[in-house]
Amino acid sequence: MKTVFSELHALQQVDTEFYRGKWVDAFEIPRRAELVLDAVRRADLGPVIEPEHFDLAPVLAVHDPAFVRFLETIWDDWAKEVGEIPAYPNIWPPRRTRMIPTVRPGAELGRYAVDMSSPILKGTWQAARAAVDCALTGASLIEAGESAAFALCRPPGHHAGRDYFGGYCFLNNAAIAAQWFRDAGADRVAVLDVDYHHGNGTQDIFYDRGDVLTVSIHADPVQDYPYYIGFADETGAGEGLGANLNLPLPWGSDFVSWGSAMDQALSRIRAFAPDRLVVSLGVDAFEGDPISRFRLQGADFTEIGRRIGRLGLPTLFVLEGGYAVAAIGDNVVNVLQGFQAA
Ligand code: SP5
Ligand code: ZN
Repeated sequence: MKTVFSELHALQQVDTEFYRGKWVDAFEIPRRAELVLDAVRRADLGPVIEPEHFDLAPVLAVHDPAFVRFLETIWDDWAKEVGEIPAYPNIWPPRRTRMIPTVRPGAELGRYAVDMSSPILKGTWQAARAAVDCALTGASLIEAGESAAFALCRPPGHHAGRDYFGGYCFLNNAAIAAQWFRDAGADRVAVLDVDYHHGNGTQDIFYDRGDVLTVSIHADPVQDYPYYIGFADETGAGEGLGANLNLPLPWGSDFVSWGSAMDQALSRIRAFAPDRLVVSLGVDAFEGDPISRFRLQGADFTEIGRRIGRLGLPTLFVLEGGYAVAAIGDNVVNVLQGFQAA
């Protein structure tokens, strides 16, 4: 299987993140992508290729145009007013606020950010666009007949919604690829999100759609990020009713419970009979992950890949989270090799 990777990911780089009232060492760091790339090369998984550059149309097919314009322009506005330092929100519109246009960068940041984990830097837009290019290049490989591809995306995407960013995510790489498959002629597309955190952005984007099934296995939002969304009773709306499946699990879950949640996820996907599968591949359910509280082992990731492979679907893997730098590469490669051995 081919891996699509762009060096431009490194433009998104911060040393610290704000957590529980303190600045702590950042978890979402460029080294993550480098280590995954190393592991892909070491495992001889297949060629590593550069992405093609896509125009904004596939991004605008899932994201709000004003939000996209904001991501593209906010750095310049912020830098002019505040200086060349990372742009963070420090105010948010409360409930029942009219969404009238805002002008000042601080107001714009609060309007579109859901948290403080994703500062906008000089190169954020370029890095986020490159990640989208990786996902879309992977999708086009599959459209051209490959049975699978790996988009080594960074920054990740699954917490980015129609018109919001956060959770280290700016543009929703997996959702953009899923929509691109639809526009390329797939009747039904499924997105399976195995990241430790609920794929809230992906759910948001497809919630009222019956043509894209979204399934996520994740930490119970009562206990963990993103807290306000990801509950089992969120099943979709309108034409999308029944096309969103959330499988929240408690802290401490190991592969016994995670694996049976996965079996439920897989039978829903089989019943949906999609033409294409997008996997939001976070490996932060790993026991050694520093920000997560599940207990998956390295070998469990091989089994995850094997089970996905048994679906027999053209599959695009899109990298999401995973912060145990010593193991992230092996865990990702285990999934991909398990898939290929299925
Ligand atoms: C893509 C992805 O995995 N995003 C995750 C966003 C999680 N944001 C909350 C991070 C909380 C950090 N917790 C630190 C715990 C240290 N013991
Ligand atoms: Zn995550």
